[in-house]
Amino acid sequence: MMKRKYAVLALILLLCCFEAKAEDGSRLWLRTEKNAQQEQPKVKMSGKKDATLRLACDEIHQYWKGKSVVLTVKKNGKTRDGFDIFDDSRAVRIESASSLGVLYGAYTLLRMQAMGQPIQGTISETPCYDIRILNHWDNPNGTVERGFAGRSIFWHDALSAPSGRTRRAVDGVTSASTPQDNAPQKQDDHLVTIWKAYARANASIGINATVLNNVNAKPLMLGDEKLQETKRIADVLRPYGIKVYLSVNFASPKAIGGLSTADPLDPDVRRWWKEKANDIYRMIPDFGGFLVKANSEGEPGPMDYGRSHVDGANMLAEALAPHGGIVMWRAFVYSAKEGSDRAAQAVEEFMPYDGQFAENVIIQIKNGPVDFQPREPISPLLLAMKQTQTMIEVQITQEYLGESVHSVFLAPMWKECFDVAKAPDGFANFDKHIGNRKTAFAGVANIGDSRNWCGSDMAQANWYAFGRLAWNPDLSNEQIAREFLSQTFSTNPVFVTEMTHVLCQSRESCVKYMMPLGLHHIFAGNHHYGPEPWYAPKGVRADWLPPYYHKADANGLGFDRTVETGSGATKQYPPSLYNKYNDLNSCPENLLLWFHHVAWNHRMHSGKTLWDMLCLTYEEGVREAEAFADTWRNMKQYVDADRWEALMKRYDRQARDAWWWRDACVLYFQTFSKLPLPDGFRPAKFKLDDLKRYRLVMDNYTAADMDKLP
Ligand code: GCW
Repeated sequence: MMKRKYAVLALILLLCCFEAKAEDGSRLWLRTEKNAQQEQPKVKMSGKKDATLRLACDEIHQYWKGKSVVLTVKKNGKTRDGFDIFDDSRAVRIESASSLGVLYGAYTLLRMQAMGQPIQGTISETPCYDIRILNHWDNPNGTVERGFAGRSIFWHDALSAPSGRTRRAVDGVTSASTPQDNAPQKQDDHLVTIWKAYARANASIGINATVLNNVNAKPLMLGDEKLQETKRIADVLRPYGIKVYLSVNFASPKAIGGLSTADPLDPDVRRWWKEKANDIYRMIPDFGGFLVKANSEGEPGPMDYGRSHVDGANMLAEALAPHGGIVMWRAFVYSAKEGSDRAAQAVEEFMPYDGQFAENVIIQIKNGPVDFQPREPISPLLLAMKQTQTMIEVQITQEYLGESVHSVFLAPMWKECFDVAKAPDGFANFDKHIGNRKTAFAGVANIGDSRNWCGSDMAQANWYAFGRLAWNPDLSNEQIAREFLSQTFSTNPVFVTEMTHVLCQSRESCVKYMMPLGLHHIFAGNHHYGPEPWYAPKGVRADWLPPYYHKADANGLGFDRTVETGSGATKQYPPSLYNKYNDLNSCPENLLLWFHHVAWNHRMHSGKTLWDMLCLTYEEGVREAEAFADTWRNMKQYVDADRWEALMKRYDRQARDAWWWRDACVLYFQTFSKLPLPDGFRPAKFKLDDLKRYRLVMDNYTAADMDKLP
């Protein structure tokens, strides 16, 4: 009897321990256990002991499980956030010209430890981009545009004040309090804990800047209350080397400044911005600057007053310049009314101003010419601007790649853009300095207040990959995937090898089951999750509708952008790419329908017709998505139960969605091609009419809604 009692007790104890070890994804890739007090290594600091150097010291104390470490800030150390790490047999040494460089070195050392890598020779690194910046599309009321991971970690209205939902077991930062009750002080402390954990995660992968609010910016962001909040956030982020920026609404002088205009050439308006900048810098001396979406999708801008992008950007630049701030002016513009080919509009609008932007203006350009589609060619503007500092904006949040349900690793997509940018006759300067200007790389964040930050545990890989690529764009997809998987889940070699393969293949598979061969923007009308290539209600502007992009008809499929018979957008590329893209025979097949309207019976390189190839590529995508689910099913033994299960559900849903996409698109396009389905194409699971009737109405639909899908 007694024995049984002990056995039960032991079991309960065991369960408790297990419970304590249960993973909720909140620790991201930073899962090394803390050292017990007596096991902490010796750490020596030399150089000015600022908050950042002390942080580096803390990190090593708490997590490094090896010999003594010496952290040195010295004049002739690596500059520009770089560092050296070497082992001189007495101690591991991390050296840099700045304490931030030392902190990055410390995180690198800890990453190597987590991956079981020895220190061989000197590890010497300097980041590629000066500004490695997240763009949060967070609104002041706490919602997140295109966010699939809950609400904002920065902003909240009275109703959405941080609740249990935001409570996280945050490791690595000292929790100021546990938010058991709703006392405002406790809530504030809790927010600080989250911001610290956020800053630490970013610093661990080299991110050094963040825009705290949506590019669709509310004027009230520049009001006192929000600026106070911005200051509080900036104070927490500063020791981790992260500068804050704000998105600004161009009409702010009118909306909150009491002026009758926001005309950038009006002296009162110019004065208003200068004073605003002075106020901000009084509160936040290292404030980064402004991000601006102007005259795009209904946002106000200089054109409202008959002025240009140059007038608008340079006015803001002038206000920020005395403080060292910069303006990131977005080139995501297309005419307010239907105009020329949407893919061509950024070049048409910006090229006339090349060379006219102020020193502290960077033109922020999306990686592709339309809008973060699963596959786009590089934006021609990135290759065209000769005398303007440009920067690439990618989307980490998966607005168009399965939100937080599909596991799609985006590093391969971003690297594809970097690779094409190497066209010998292009002028790509997003990674080169024009004069003293800064280089930058921006990613639209996928972070919210869900426990695992990103909605899905695997979506964390994209946050991780963004930071690593902003640091070093030459890292391979495999290397990044391996690093992420072994730190975040398990170092077991079978797990890492199998899942690295899955991750690295996942983006291509997603393209295959959603929009192969250069198809784009054939998403549903009310959301960007599922397919609706037929969506064309009356009264909606054509370039917001799928048929504008796929142009299916009895003859064939695809958007003719050639010079001879189409929109001529191919001409915007440098000759080496123009020659390739404009010619049906030399155009890469994975972009074929982006640049050409192709006959259904056109022979592809494989000898198959376009129609057969289209069907079989969709089929291949589905099979690959199914294989991902199978692989993950087999990974159960390597991953904790909670995260395994949550992802299993998602992988199964992803495979089902792949069928949904395949059937919707192929059956719909068949109504034009009137051709039979090729051998090897499995019978459809869905009926076209049923899918056409189906309406997914949730906008930011989440995993909780997965069962409501077809
Ligand atoms: O991708 C589209 C999104 C919008 C977004 C816009 C932009 C913030 O659908 O939600 O608005 O691009 O990048 O400005």
